[in-house]
Amino acid sequence: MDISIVIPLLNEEESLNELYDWIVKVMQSNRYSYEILFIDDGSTDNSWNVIEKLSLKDNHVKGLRFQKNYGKSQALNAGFKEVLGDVVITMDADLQDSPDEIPELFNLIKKENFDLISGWKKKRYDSKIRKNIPSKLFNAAARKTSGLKLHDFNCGLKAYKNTVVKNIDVRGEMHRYIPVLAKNAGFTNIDEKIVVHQARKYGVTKFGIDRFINGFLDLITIWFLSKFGKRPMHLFGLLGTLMFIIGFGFAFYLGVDKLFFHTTSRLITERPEFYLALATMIIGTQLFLAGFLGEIILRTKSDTKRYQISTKINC
Ligand SMILES: Nc1nc2c(ncn2[C@@H]2O[C@H](COP(=O)(O)OP(=O)(O)OP(=O)(O)O)[C@@H](O)[C@H]2O)c(=O)[nH]1
Ligand SMILES: [Mg+2]
Repeated sequence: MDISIVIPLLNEEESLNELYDWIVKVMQSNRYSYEILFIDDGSTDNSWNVIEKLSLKDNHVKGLRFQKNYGKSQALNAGFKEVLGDVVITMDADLQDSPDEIPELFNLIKKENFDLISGWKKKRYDSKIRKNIPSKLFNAAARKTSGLKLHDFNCGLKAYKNTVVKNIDVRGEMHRYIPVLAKNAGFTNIDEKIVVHQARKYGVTKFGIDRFINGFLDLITIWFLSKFGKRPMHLFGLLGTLMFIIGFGFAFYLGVDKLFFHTTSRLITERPEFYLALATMIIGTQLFLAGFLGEIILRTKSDTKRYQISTKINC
């Protein structure tokens, strides 16, 4: 199979038929073999009925329905597990991404052998203050920490080589950083392509202002995970040992001074060095323990199920 289209969605009933028709038109005119996988993430509108109807008339259409809303990352992860196509293309369900981009994305992956091509909504059609400016800041921070030269990490329209999606684990709200996850998994041939972006035609936006707060926290997590995720002891153990040595140094100095030199008549507990010694030794031990516990958790963790699929069509 040439292409798998993966479409995570939440309450997008008005857009689905139009999106489906458009994708099929592109697929047929290019003679691709394909599948379209809709992941309904606990929609409360008619989205699932629409998907069921589409699947009845066309067996290229596949569907996954979550028991409740687990988030876009979980939906993508579930979709990635199912896909069969050599090239996997994700897109938003709200008609803001154009299926006309598919052939070029396909060629970049298939012919030019890229691992991942991320869409870049160079010209955006949404609110400047609420979206454009925060998004610029956010992308700059992501570029700095990840070393990837992308302008638009969070674009819903992306194309992947099949092996890439099978080797990454998208969880939490990490869908904003899939290129970073791919890079950390060893796929470095990553680039971007300018794509057209359209104003939302139906429905309402699904992400509020908390996207930016959570986004930045996730960025720190991902930076940490990529550097120390598999070896927490190397960070916490080092910091803990350093703190402990500093504390021990102060305590040693106080003891020697008291016993042999008597430079002051003050009690040890009246000297600031005493409190520094106390605090740094305690913090040092705590940090060391944090690293140690992290290592134990890493070694014993079992992969518990993070989402529940209630219905499958054609999968
Ligand atoms: N699976 C899943 N998909 C979601 C969720 N929230 C949003 N989506 C889908 O993700 C895509 C992007 O969400 P949008 O609300 O359009 O976000 P946006 O494009 O940044 O915002 P707008 O410009 O206002 O449309 C759409 O296809 C949504 O249906 C969710 O919780 N789970
Ligand atoms: Mg949108």
